Amino acid sequence: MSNTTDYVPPKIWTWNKANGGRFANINRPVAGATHEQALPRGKHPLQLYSLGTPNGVKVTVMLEELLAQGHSGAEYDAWLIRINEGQQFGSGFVAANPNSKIPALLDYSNGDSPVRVFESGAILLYLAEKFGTLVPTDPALRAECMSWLFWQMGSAPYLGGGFGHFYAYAPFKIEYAIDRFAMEVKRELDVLNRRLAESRFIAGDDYTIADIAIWPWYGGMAKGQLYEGGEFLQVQEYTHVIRWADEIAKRPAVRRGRMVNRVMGPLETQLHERHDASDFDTQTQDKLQAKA
Ligand SMILES: N[C@@H](CCC(=O)N[C@@H](CS)C(=O)NCC(=O)O)C(=O)O
Repeated sequence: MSNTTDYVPPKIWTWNKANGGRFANINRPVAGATHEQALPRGKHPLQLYSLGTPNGVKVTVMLEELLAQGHSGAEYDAWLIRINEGQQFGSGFVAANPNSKIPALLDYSNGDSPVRVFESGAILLYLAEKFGTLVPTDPALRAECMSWLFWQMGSAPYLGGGFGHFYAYAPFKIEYAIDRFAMEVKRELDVLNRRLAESRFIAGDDYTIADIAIWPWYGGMAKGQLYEGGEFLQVQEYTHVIRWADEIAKRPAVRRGRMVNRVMGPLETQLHERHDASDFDTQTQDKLQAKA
């Protein structure tokens, strides 16, 4: 194994602001707001503050699924939070999520004092319970759904913060770290592959919030869309995950949800803010730039 560093930890850790990793400019060892910045508020009860990353996409897919089912109370305004510019440290955002990470949801359904919800898994569950859908009511099926939902919340940091960070974002490659997290991500993909060999969806026969939570991370990884790590991890081996990921990707609500707050990729797939269902036809970046 190549030994890339002679680093010996000092007695007391201190903050090296110039550590060079991607996102080093937004990482810091303290919480709280860095500046005053109120959050905008639109016309709908549900106000989402997010970005089209895998964690953000979970919520916009959920909201689009609810609307597709006819829940008009799920109409929402989606505002863009540019995390690489530090907008998650504005005072308004920190009040919505003291952890300063997208996504954050404010629900004004009961008036001007909103319910705040942060952590994508908590938001999915909050919405599923509010609208009474996409989460099973049968206790055994519900337990299965919850187990996979929480599995995702615990597992994805190994994929993103572990594998993704050390394989794609760290300023230099550390074999030990890449090896450690590549092994763990392959194990996680195998967990899903075995489950999806026996079940159409993650929690059983029905599509649930467990699928919505897992798909952006592990569906994306199995399709080679994350960190350019598909060949490295030989993701084509996970045939059942790929079958499931392809089925979910075809859902109209998923196609719409993945466009919201997206700031990368072809301009026609980027809908930076969403305030109305018609925005998908009129407000994508290709159309806005053509008008400008
Ligand atoms: N466990 C959280 C993770 C959220 C998260 O990591 N969000 C990232 C983007 S995907 C973020 O906002 N990062 C900004 C930062 O770390 O300052 C969730 O599922 O909501």
